[in-house]
Amino acid sequence: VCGSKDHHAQEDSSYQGGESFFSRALEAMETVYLNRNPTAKAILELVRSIDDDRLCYDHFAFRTFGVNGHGIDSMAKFFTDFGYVQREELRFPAKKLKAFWFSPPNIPHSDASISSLGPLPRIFISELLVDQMSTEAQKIIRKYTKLSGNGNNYAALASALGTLTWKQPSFTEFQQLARESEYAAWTLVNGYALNHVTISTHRLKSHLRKIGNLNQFIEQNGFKLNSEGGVLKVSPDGLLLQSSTVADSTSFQFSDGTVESVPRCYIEFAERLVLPEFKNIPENEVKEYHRRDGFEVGNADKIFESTSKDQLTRRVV
Ligand code: OOG
Ligand code: NI
Repeated sequence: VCGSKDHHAQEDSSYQGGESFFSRALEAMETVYLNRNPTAKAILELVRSIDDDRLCYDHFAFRTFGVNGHGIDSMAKFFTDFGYVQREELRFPAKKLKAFWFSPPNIPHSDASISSLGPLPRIFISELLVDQMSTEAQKIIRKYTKLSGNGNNYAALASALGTLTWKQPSFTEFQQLARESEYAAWTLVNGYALNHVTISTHRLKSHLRKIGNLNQFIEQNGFKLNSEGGVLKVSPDGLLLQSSTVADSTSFQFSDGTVESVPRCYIEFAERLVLPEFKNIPENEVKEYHRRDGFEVGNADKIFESTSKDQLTRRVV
C-alpha cells in the first residue's frame, strides 16, 4: 500500500466524518483534469504499467486572480475547512505572483487509504497580484471576476465540475492578457481547474523512483518535458527535485465565436530526498516526514513555465 501517514495518532476533528466527501471532491477535480489532458492521463497509465503499486500524489496545484476575494483564499477555504494547514508563502516578483502551500491533516492510520488517491496531497495555490498589472489588464480581470458574482465562494465546486465561474472571454481579451502575463491568460480560460497533479517519485517501487530515470523514461516515450532552466529543477539544499511536462492545449470557444487552441494542464514529478538528520534510517523505514518538505521558489518559478508559449512551441531535437 502506498505510504501511510502513521506518525501522528492525533486525529483532526475538522476532517473527521467528512473525509469521504472531501476525497470524492478531490477525485472529481482529478477526473476533470484527466479528461482534458491526454498527456497527463497517458503518463499516469504508463507509470502504472511499470510500477503496478498504487501511485501517490505529492501535490495538487491551482491558480487564481488575486482580486476582490478571488485569490488564494477562495480556493484555500475548502482545504483549510477540512483540516489543511497554511504553510510558507512564496513570492515571484517578476511574474507578479505569490503562492502559499498547505499541508494535509493528520488522519488516523486506518483512514490513510480511504480514497483512491492514497495519502492526501499537499496543496499549492498561487495568485496573480492584479493591482500590479496594467490598467488594461486589470480592466479585463476585474470584468470577469465581477461577472462571476459570488462564484469565488465556490472555487472548489467549480474545480470539481470543470466549469468557469465567469462567462467565456473574447479572443482579443485573452490575447491582451497573454501579452502581459501568460499566467493571467491561462487563468482567464481555465479558472479554478486543477492546474497539475504531481507524482511522488520516491514513493514508486520500480527504478522510476529516481526522478532522473523517470524523466528519461518519459522522454523515450515521446513526451516533451519543460526545459526551462534545465529539465531537472533542484532546490539549493539539493533535496527537492522536480520536473514537469509541457502543458497540453485544446481548442476553446471564445465569446466572439473564435475557436483557438489554449494551454491547459501539465503533469509534474517530485522526488523528496531524506533529510540529513535522518540519513542513518534504513531505507525501508523511511517515512514521508523524514524527507524534505515544502516547496522552493527557484524550482516553482521554472515550473510555472510549463504552460508558456515558449515551452509549448519548442521543438525537440
Ligand atoms: C505552479 C508552479 C509551481 C511547484 O511545484 O513548485 C509548482 C503553477 O504552474 O501554477 O507547481
Ligand atoms: Ni507543482
